[in-house]
Amino acid sequence: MIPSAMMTGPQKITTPHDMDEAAVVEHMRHLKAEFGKKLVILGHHYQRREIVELADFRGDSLELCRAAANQDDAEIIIFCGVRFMVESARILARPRQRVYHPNARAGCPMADMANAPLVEKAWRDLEQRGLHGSTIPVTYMNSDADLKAFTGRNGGIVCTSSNATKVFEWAFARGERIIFYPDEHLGRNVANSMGIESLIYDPREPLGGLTEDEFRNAKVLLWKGFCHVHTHFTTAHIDEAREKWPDVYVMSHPECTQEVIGASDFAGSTSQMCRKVAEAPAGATFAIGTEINMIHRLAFEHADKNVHTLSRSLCPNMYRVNLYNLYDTVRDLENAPQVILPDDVMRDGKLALDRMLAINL
Ligand code: CIZ
Ligand code: SF4
Repeated sequence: MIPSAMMTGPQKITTPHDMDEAAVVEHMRHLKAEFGKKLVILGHHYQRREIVELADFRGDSLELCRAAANQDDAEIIIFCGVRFMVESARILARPRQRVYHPNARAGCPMADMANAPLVEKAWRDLEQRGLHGSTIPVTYMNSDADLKAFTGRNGGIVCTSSNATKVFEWAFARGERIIFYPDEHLGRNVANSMGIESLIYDPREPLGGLTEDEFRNAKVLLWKGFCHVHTHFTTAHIDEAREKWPDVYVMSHPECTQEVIGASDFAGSTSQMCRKVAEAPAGATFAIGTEINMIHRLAFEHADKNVHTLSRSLCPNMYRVNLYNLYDTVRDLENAPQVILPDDVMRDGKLALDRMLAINL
């Protein structure tokens, strides 16, 4: 599909990948010192350790967007993550700040499972039945900028995995039903935790594959979409972990299935899971169901604790950002992929993001 962001200029300088990593890190540190506060590098929790170590801020997508927008002196923001994160940073950053993505090919297959034309079709199903006025569209942060813009234009809001419950409460204070996209699992897990029934809306089927009555009475319509990195985890992985480490504390990300969430001791966002590990006493044992790079880093940084993965699951798109394309971006900004969004996408996408930010999170 066509990404909503426009990328400018191909990257002209390409560092050979056989160049010594330590040398690239050294060059990067020099360049960062030269730029000073003008340059801010953001590293998502799912990035490789060497990237996170070079970043000025690490965090989840929302924390990083906020960090970027709050840097008075920053002129150049480089977001090491996937496209929807970089687009969100573009929307929330100040107009004079330039936002770059070290690898424009790093997208998110789950975000691609919904797009504005497909969701508009679902919205027409609601309109034809006079239900759109009482429906609040809610989009996960993990979505294209133009889908955030559609959501903003139609009175809707963005959520992340750390604030989805509060966002659902906000939506139910304003409407009778939610249509949530693109991750069925996050939507279902949040609805379950609130004791609200949810139904799958499959965009490939007429009326989402629902009967007329089901569609009209649904409280939460869940877009049929998923993150393969998180649906990889099963309850068998959890059973194995509990057998191997009887004192283990199992944590899973809410993009996992409801069965995995039900069998875990804790479900939470990346930052919430990082905090749990940081606050635990020495000797504590964790088995975590999320992207492997974050788990490896937690194990490395908390060597006095036992941090394991439930099963190895890597996000290949997050992995597309590496030391070499980060270095190429910093040393050749003129030709690096800068994210530029159309004005209406910026304006309406910001509406949906600002509604989320206005909730006291
Ligand atoms: O919002 C984020 O950064 C993602 C993708 C996950 C999380 O749980 O923080
Ligand atoms: Fe997308 Fe899943 Fe990768 Fe996150 S971990 S970027 S949701 S595919």
